[in-house]
Amino acid sequence: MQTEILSKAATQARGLAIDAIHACNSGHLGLPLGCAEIGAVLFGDGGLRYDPSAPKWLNRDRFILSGGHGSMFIYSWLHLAGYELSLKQVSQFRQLGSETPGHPEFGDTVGVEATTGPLGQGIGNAVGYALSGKRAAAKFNTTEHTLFNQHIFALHGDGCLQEGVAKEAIAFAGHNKLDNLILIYDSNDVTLDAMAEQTQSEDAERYYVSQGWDAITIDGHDLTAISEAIAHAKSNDNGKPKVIIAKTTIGKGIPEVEGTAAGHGEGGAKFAASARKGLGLPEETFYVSEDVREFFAKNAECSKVGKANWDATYAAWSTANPALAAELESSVKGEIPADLVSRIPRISSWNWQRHSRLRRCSDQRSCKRSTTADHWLGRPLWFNKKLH
Ligand SMILES: Cc1ncc(C[n+]2csc(CCOP(=O)(O)OP(=O)(O)O)c2C)c(N)n1
Ligand SMILES: [Mg+2]
Repeated sequence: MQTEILSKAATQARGLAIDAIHACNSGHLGLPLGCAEIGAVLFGDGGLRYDPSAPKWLNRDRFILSGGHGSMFIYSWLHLAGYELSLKQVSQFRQLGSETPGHPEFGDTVGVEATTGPLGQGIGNAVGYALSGKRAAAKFNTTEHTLFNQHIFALHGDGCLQEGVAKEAIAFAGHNKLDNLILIYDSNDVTLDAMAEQTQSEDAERYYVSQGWDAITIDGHDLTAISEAIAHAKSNDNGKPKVIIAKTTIGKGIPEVEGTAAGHGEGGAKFAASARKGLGLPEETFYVSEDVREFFAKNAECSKVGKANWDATYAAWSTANPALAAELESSVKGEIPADLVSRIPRISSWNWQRHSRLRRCSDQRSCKRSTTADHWLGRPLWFNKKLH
């Protein structure tokens, strides 16, 4: 592991967040500063499999920032990683029409996989991605060719764990053995304007384990520990989703507020100048050093090789399995069979004695739709055993 350059990149990511938030006098510094080492490992040490020149690569790992308020985290790292997100866009954070809106928006920023901001929803999105990854692998992988084996990552905070939607999704992931899912918990003991102990006291590690997950607690600023935890989570296909509980210091790098509730939000911006100095950053704002640029350029070249190998597998697979390939391509385009509607039973023609309950009608219609267009996943078909 190239600790020195990764650590330098983490410092510069902190600088980008400070400068962007200072420039618009709005935004949340706590998460990007507290999770900078996590970003360095995800984007610079092979944590995530991605190719910045092919952001829609089907078998890429997905990264979702469930704590969407910390959006400068993802913008800094996407920029450093070499995605088409320019420094100018980073410097226009939270400005009308920029590619760096206040919270991550799917479709507005390259590399953003899900719109987040409502706490907990990012975990729900990640579980959905993990399920569809499993479905795609089961349907399209063959004994000769592996097309799908990606991992789904989400970074969530204390607040996400307060949300019911996250709890339901976590239970679902454990029950359905989604071992391609890796959550990283930014466990900084602060939620916005108060210490977390004021509002929550569950033992996160034991909670996750009780839901059928593997859980590990690490120092979230220790690059080696983060790297090892991610590598272990990725290689351990044991039928359990994984959570890495990373103990971090919110707002790390701004001594006046770090580790306190004041580190969550805009308060930090007023200490921008002294924080930049303390971090050893030069006067130039939005600073990225040449060696960090070179490091990520090399990283991007390596990821191109991984993508090219996958392209070769895809070509061989589609030649060997033309019908499956046609189906996958149609799914990717979101195509719907022209006769879909006519294949769905009309409720008025049903035997109302047998199908009197609305839920049954819904089950039957979803079931028909799913068998007609497999990629339009209908819950009853796959999860309601009565219908199998
Ligand atoms: C469902 C929902 N409720 C409330 C908020 C407002 N909100 C934004 S951040 C935050 C606190 C989040 O705490 P945590 O996840 O620990 O983030 P940290 O303070 O550590 O950055 C709250 C309540 C929200 N974004 N979504
Ligand atoms: Mg927190």
